[in-house]
Amino acid sequence: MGEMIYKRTDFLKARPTHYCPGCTHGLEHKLVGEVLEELGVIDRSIMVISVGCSAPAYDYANVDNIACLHGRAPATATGVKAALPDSIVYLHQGDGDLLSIGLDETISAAGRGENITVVFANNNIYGMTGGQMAATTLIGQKATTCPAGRDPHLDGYPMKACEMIATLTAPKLVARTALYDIPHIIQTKKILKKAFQNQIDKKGYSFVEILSTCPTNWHMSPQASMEHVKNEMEEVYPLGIFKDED
Ligand SMILES: Cc1ncc(C[n+]2csc(CCOP(=O)(O)OP(=O)(O)O)c2C)c(N)n1
Ligand code: SF4
Ligand SMILES: [Mg+2]
Repeated sequence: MGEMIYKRTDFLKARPTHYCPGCTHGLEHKLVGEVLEELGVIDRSIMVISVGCSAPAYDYANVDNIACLHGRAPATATGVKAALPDSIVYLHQGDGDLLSIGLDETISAAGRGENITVVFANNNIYGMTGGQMAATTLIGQKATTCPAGRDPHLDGYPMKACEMIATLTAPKLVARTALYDIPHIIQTKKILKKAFQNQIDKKGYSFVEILSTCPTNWHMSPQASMEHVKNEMEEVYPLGIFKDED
C-alpha cells in the first residue's frame, strides 16, 4: 500500500448527507472518521459498504470503497483484506444486512477471525426499503410487515448479534454501544478506536454494534428516537463489552 497517489487526511468530505434528521448513520461515520484520522491510517483505509440506507456512504468518505451485494459485505471484506493485507477494512452494515440477510457471512467471517472491523448499525428495522421487520425488531414493535407489532409466535424473537458472536473463539473484541448522550458517544468512539487498533496490530476480528435510530420508520422525532434507544432498545440489547481478548 506504499504507493498511494493521494495523501488524505480527512475521512469525511465537507458535504451534506442524505440521512434523515436524527439518523445515527452519519454520526457513526463521523466517529469512525475521527478514529481513523487519529490512528493515522486514512491513506490505507477501505470502506466496505453494505446495502441499506448507508449504501451511498461512498459519496461522503475520502477513502477507497467497495459496494457489496446485500449481506455479502463480510465475504467481500475478506477478499479485500486478502488482496491488500495492510489495508484497514471498515465494514458498515445495518441489521437487515448483517443479521437478516447476511447472518451466514457474518458468523463465518467472525468464526474465521478475519482481521477486519465491523460496525453494526442496529436500528431494529429495514430503513431503506420503508420499514419492514428485521431480525432485531423488538417484540411489539410495529413495522410494515408486522403492522400489529412483532409477535414472537408468528415472527420469532429478536436476534442478538453480540451475544452470538461472543461465543466464537476467534473474535478479539465484541461490544455494544449507544449514542443517546455525550458520555455514550465518547464511549463509542473509545471502543471504535480499540476495534481499529486491533486491526492495525493484526490481532483479528472486532465487532462493534451501535444501537442506532431510524426516526423516519419508527415514526418518532429525533429526540423521541434517542429516548427509545435508551428506554426500550437497551433493555433488550444491553450495552457492554461481550468479549475483549486484551
Ligand atoms: C438479497 C436482497 N434482498 C433484499 C433487498 C432489498 N433491500 C435493500 S435495503 C434493505 C433493507 C436494509 O435494512 P438494513 O440493513 O437494516 O439497513 P438500514 O437501511 O436500516 O440502515 C432491503 C431488504 C436487496 N437489495 N437484496
Ligand atoms: S430511513 Fe431511517 S435509517 Fe434510513 S436514513 Fe432515514 S432515519 Fe436513517
Ligand atoms: Mg436497519
